[in-house]
Amino acid sequence: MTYSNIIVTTENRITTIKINREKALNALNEKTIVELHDCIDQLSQSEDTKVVVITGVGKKSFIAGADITMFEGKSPTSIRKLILKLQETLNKLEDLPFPVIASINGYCLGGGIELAMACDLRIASSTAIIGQPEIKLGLIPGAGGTQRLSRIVGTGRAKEIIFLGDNVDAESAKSFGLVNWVVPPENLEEKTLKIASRLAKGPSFALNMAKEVINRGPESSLLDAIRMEAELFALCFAHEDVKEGVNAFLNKRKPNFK
Ligand code: DAK
Repeated sequence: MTYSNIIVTTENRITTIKINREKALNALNEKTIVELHDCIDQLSQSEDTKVVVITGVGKKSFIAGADITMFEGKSPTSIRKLILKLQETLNKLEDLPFPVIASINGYCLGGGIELAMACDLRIASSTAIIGQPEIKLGLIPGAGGTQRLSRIVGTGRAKEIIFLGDNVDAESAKSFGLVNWVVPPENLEEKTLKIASRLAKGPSFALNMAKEVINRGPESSLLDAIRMEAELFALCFAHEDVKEGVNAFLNKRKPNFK
């Protein structure tokens, strides 16, 4: 599939996806959702990618939510089909077997923060504006927001954000754990690349295992989840990265993971 609403590039094993609808503040329309779905599908089978970065084109917006024009005149049946497609896309994004970073370069609203929450790490420009304004449209979040937001910030804060629909600035978002880092806008690209490069040089198998157990854990009891941790810890010993990591430590050198 050729893409026009997203731009995908890979360099040094870091794949960057840029949402490319600057005039509409990178709002997610149907075509963008289909392109993202296809791209994430391809990435799930990629041998070359070790880290994915998602950001928006331009300086003003990451993703200003769903493209509101697509809601006009829609029946519950057609909107259901579309929202399930977006949910499936975000579930696939969350399940990619390597780290995914949202580099939040401005407005990050509705479907935008929902996409960012399906990523593993979030780096925000200090000018970013984050929120779930769906309630102001007479809607509720539909692309995972009610669940992922509650799990990240707790139900009390999630209810505040979703019930009132008010925007949150980047520093506040950081204070309740919704973003990991806040940097001046001119440093966002550099900071994102720094974190992405570090992860790309990391032990990819262990990163995959850590992601798997962190993501799956909350679906199980504590005992089951820490048992899963033990199994995946043991499985890491099937990979040569452990030998390299341990040997590097014992020989006081930097590890060179495969
Ligand atoms: N949809 C469509 N166009 C949008 C847009 C959006 N979400 N956000 C901005 N634009 C367009 C504006 O209409 C304007 O277009 P022109 O008039 O120039 O043609 C252009 O982008 C620039 O926007 P503004 O002139 O409004 O710029 P300002 O700086 O004054 O304001 C703003 C920026 C972000 C505060 C404002 O644009 C705004 O409030 N935007 C809407 C935010 C919002 O409510 N987003 C939707 C939340 S609901 C689903 C998928 C996802 C979801 C649900 C279902 N399915 C697949 C079924 C998620 C739902 C949501 O995200």
